[in-house]
Amino acid sequence: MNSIAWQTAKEYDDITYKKCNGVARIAFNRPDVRNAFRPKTTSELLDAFHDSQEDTSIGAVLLSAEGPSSKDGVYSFCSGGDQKARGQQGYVGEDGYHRLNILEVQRLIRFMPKAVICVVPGWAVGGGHSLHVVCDMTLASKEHAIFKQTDADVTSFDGGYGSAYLAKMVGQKKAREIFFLGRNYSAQEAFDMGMVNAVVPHEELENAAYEWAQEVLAKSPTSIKMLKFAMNLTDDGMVGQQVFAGEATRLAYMTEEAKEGRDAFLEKRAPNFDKKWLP
Ligand code: S0N
Repeated sequence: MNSIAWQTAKEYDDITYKKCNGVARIAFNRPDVRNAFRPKTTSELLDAFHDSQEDTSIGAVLLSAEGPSSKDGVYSFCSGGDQKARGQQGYVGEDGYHRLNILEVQRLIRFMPKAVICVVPGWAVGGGHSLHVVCDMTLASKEHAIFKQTDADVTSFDGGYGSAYLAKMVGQKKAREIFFLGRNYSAQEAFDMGMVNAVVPHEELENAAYEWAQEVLAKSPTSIKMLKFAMNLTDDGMVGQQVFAGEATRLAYMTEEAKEGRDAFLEKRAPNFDKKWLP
């Protein structure tokens, strides 16, 4: 982390947001509650992810966490929804309204046309576990990462990507074990099940994630975007098709045919397409 010249992109209360050489780093910053998220946290995440998506200098995003906890030195990625902010109808924001906008964060990660790499320095629990599942790749601290699903302990369960997509990743039997038993899994166990890409010594974790991001940045941006959307498509139904097809339309806009179609309308004439029905 220290060797990377991160520049603060925007100040927030519950997260940090930095950028360096085409990489954005968004990190939970509530280590004393194991980086649990409240509505304010998710609003800030949405704002930062949206900025990363719109910033054309950014090609990859690291979702990470600050820490360790000042109370006991324990590292965490995220322990999910803040149970102290939970009311009768959901998680209560400072404005008194109940929100579940962590699912909006999940969708932004899932549909943003850039690679999102999850960096897990410690506990990844509940909704924090679900966030790691929805990211494109995950790197985990060899010494401190622990993966755990407590959703069924606290009746705050993710029936979407966090569970059903996890089952596609690790298999139905293992996903049911993770959710039904709520056990702890080490970084190596998570790697062996196929939900972690690499187990990295803790001190090297952030640098390794940055290096992975730099490798992605060396690739063709259109290819990364289309491949991500293609891999999402089969699991995302009509929305997956919409996202993928939108990019196909954008590519079609760049053809001579599209220019002719637009110009013919504006000039109030029939379009004169150069009829080449290519194979
Ligand atoms: C993370 C755990 C396992 C760590 O255990 P450890 O190391 O023994 O620490 P503790 O002493 O338990 O905790 C230290 C301090 O941190 C506070 N704290 C920890 N987690 C939370 C939390 N989630 N909310 C609020 N506070 C938390 C502790 O209270 C303690 O504070 P002090 O020192 O003051 O006592 C362990 O802490 C643990 O099990 N935590 C709870 C994990 C959990 O159950 N999370 C919620 C699970 N559900 C969700 O996240 C769903 C969220 C959601 O929004 C959703 C809803 C619908 C659909 C989808 C989703 C979705 O998942 O996205």
